[in-house]
Parts: sequence; structure tokens; C-alpha cells
Amino acid sequence: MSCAFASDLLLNKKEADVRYIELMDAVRAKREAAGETAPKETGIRIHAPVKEQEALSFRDRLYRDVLKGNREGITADTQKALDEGEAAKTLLDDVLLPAINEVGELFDKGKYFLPQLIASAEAMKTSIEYMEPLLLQANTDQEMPTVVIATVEGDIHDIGKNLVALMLKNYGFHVIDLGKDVPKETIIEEAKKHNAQVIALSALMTTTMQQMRHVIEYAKEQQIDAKIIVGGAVITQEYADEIGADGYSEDAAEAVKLTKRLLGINE
Ligand code: B12
Repeated sequence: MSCAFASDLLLNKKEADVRYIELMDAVRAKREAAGETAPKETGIRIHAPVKEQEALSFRDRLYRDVLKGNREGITADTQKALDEGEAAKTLLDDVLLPAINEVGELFDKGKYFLPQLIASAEAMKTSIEYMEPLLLQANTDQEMPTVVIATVEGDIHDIGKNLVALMLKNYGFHVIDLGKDVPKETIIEEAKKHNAQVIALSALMTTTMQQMRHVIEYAKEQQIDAKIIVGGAVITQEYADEIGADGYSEDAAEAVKLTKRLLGINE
């Protein structure tokens, strides 16, 4: 079995990376428990049998899909949870976000490795994209201002940025999403081109949060008067103040309130 898992991995078969890591984790745990040092036949079962999975509630299955990076099954499980009457927003807040946070903690503790992080993030994105029409319910007829949003250069995290964009669209804002790893020049150029009133920047790493400062400096140089708001797990109000951002918020819902407040739009 170990050979089969290893060869699948070397042949780059679908999801073989995560399966291999799970197998090796289980082997290590078993070995440690038995006080062994040398490898032996594994005898490990890494995937819960179908019956066990079926016994889980739809919410638990969805949680597990993110935790285990189940990119294949998550769409069906999302649909099943919706069929059970769960609201898309509740699934996002109560299941998907806590699940990806647990993945982050496991990665932090060295229990999860990059392929697992990627698999979990992709599974979560698949579910969010599937629910997007349900999450997106524009609730204004007003002509709303333009927001240019991007994850800063050097940073490829975009789940949070996508949620902020989605929420802003939800409230009728015209959102130009420049994607991730976006250089400051592009951000400012696009903001000018679209006459953006707000520039929203996301960064998830202590290394890339520095880019926000550069964007703000460059915006001043280019005499851009759009308000600049910042966010992402590593950002704090103190940091936002230090780099001269116009606003910071902790999550996507607050980002909408912040944008409205800065533009003087009534709640
Ligand atoms: C998923 C993930 C990934 C995925 C990203 C996939 C994707 N498409 O986004 C992948 C696997 C690609 C990845 C890669 C890496 N990652 Co990573 N990743 C994560 C993880 C687990 C979750 C991030 C996430 O999506 N959270 C869920 C979203 C919804 O939350 P959020 O982004 O914070 O967004 C919310 C708010 O912050 C806010 N917000 C976000 N943006 C904005 C913007 C504005 C304007 C406003 C107002 C608000 C706002 O609203 C959002 C919604 O409420 C975090 C750990 C964690 N728990 O944060 C690590 C983490 C961010 N990653 C980390 C690292 C180190 C990396 C890598 C360098 C790993 C490596 N060795 O290669 C690479 C980075 C490569 C690069 N150049 O960017 C570290 C960063 C450490 C640090 N402090 O600097 C973390 C913290 C993990 C850890 N504990 O070590 N990662």
C-alpha cells in the first residue's frame, strides 16, 4: 500500500499529495504509539468508510470537506446542506470559515503541509463559488461608487479579498477586482481608469503587508484621492493608522459599513 501511495504521488495523480501526507501521518502516529522506530507494514485506514461519512450531518460533512480538502465532493455536499434548508450565509460563517481557520492552525502547528493547505483552500473556494448566486443579492437600486480591490504584490491569498468583493457587490458597489499579487502601479492605474472612489487592499502575510504602505505612498505621489482601506488576517487598526490608510476592518461585513461611512453613504 505504501508503494501504491508513493507511486501515485510521484505520478502526480489527482489528490495523491494529500492522501500520501495523511497516510504518512497515520503511519508516524501508529509507530510512535507502538514505540517503534523502523517502518513496518502500515495496516492504516486513512479514509473514513462511506458509511461513517454518511452518518455525519451535512454541516459536519461540509466542515470535513474543507478540513480534508475534498475538492471533488464539496459541491454535492454544499448542495445537500442547502437542500436541508441551511442558508448560504450561515454555511459560510458557521462552517466554511471555522473550517479554514482550523486548517490554518494545523498548518501553524506543523501538522498540515502546503498541499493540504492548497487542497483545503481550493475546496473552500469551490463551495463559495457554488453558493455565490445565493450570497449575492444586490439590495439597492442606487447608483453606487466604484471600488477597486486587490491582494497586494507578492501575496496570493485571495479568499478573504473575494469575500470582501462579494459583500461590496451585494450592497450594490461597482467592484473592479484586480485579483491577487497585484503591483502597486496596476492598482493605481486601474483606480484612475475607473475613477474609483475606494481602493481596497488585502494582505495575509507579515511580509506582504508592507506592500500596502508602498501602494499608499504611490497613490499620494500620483495624486489619487480615492480612500484606501486595508484588511486581511495580519492587519490591525494600529498598522492601518501607521501607514496612513483611510480605514481598516476585521471582516467583510464590516468592510461594507466602513466603505459606506467613508463615502458618507447612509446605512
Ligand atoms: C488558505 C491559505 C493559503 C492558501 C491560499 C489560497 C487562496 N486562494 O487564497 C495557499 C495554500 C495558496 C497559501 C499559501 C501560502 N501561505 Co497561507 N494561509 C492560508 C490560511 C490557512 C487561510 C487564509 C484564508 O483564506 N482565511 C479565510 C479568509 C476568509 O480570511 P481573511 O483572508 O483573513 O479575510 C477576512 C478578513 O481578514 C477581511 N479582509 C481580508 N481582506 C480584506 C481587505 C479589506 C480591504 C478589508 C477591509 C478586509 C479584508 O475580510 C475577510 C472576510 O471576513 C491562513 C491561516 C489563517 N487562518 O489565516 C494561511 C497563512 C495566511 N498562510 C501563510 C503562509 C506562510 C503561506 C505561504 C508563504 C506558505 C509557503 N510556505 O509557501 C504561502 C504564500 C504564498 C504567497 N506568496 O502568497 C501564513 C502567513 C504567516 C504570516 N503571518 O505572515 C498563514 C497565517 C498560516 C500560518 N499560520 O503560518 N495559504
